[in-house]
Amino acid sequence: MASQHASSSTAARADALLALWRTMTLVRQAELALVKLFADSEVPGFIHLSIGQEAISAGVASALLAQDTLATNHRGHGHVLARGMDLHGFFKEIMGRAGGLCQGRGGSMHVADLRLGILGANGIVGAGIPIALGSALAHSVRRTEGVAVAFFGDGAMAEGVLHETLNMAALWKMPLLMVCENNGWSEFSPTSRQFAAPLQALAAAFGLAYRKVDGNDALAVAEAAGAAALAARSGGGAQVLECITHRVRGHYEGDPQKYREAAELEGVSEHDPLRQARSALLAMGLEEAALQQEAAAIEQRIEAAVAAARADALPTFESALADVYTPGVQA
Ligand SMILES: Cc1ncc(C[n+]2csc(CCOP(=O)(O)OP(=O)(O)O)c2C)c(N)n1
Repeated sequence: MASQHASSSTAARADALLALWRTMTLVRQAELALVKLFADSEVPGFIHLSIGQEAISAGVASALLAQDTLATNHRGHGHVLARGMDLHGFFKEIMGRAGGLCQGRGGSMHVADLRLGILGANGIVGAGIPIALGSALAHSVRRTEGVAVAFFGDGAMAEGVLHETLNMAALWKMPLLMVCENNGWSEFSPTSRQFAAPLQALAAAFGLAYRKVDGNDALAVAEAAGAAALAARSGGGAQVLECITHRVRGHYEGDPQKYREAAELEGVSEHDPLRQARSALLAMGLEEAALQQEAAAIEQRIEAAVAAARADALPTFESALADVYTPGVQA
């Protein structure tokens, strides 16, 4: 009986990890497609890639329910894709096309989809955090049993809004999940030089539950996010989840990273979340060929989305300006 239980729980872990691997592969392949598109000047503006941080997107998304909401930051492609954003709408948006989810007006740093509870990416460091708090308040007032997630980098720990949000969330016992992706960098500076206190101490100062997890281990993130989301959903108040990870690429795509030591950059691939998940899946008995087939199918979906984006029109001048001002308000 005991060994039967052990094998069924091993199978459940393999299923869970396979689902996370699929999500991570989708995010990785989508961003690798963006690397090429950006190099070929097919993407307007800046893009910030989350390559190497996919386990956090996949793990947190796996803990969310349909009614949940999320606000993200400038490095948010993984968060929105893991939440289930339509691939065609995503690529069209990032490539500035009329058929994009925000009619091509948002781009990489402002992509949103309210149907999925995606309240938006945000180019202002920390600005998504109070938006998620507002959404948590809405969940609480409307009794949706939903949780609002705020994704932020360790660079946001220097922002006042983070501290204000922790205070209000604690006072009002908000169903808020604060997810910090701690990759050690804030643009071109190590964050260790920017903060007087670690996130754990900040959470403790406000009496909030805190968890720390290896952000490159998708199952560990999923477990920790699952426990935190459940606690927030069932009246436990705001939860802080710190995911330790690595920023593989530059701050923005094209950043030559002259400020980083070669040894640090060489070491990051050892912790690659996809590589780790793949080895674990093979050790659990999955076939290499099956994984390759799935990855190829994902790549085809992405190629189709990119082709559709290329074929889509650019917004007209009039449509680009629509909704800039609220109707009826004179400038
Ligand atoms: C309020 C504000 N200050 C500064 C900037 C410039 N800036 C853009 S991204 C960034 C660093 C962000 O670091 P982090 O939040 O850790 O995210 P990461 O890029 O590491 O994922 C900074 C300082 C900004 N966009 N907004």
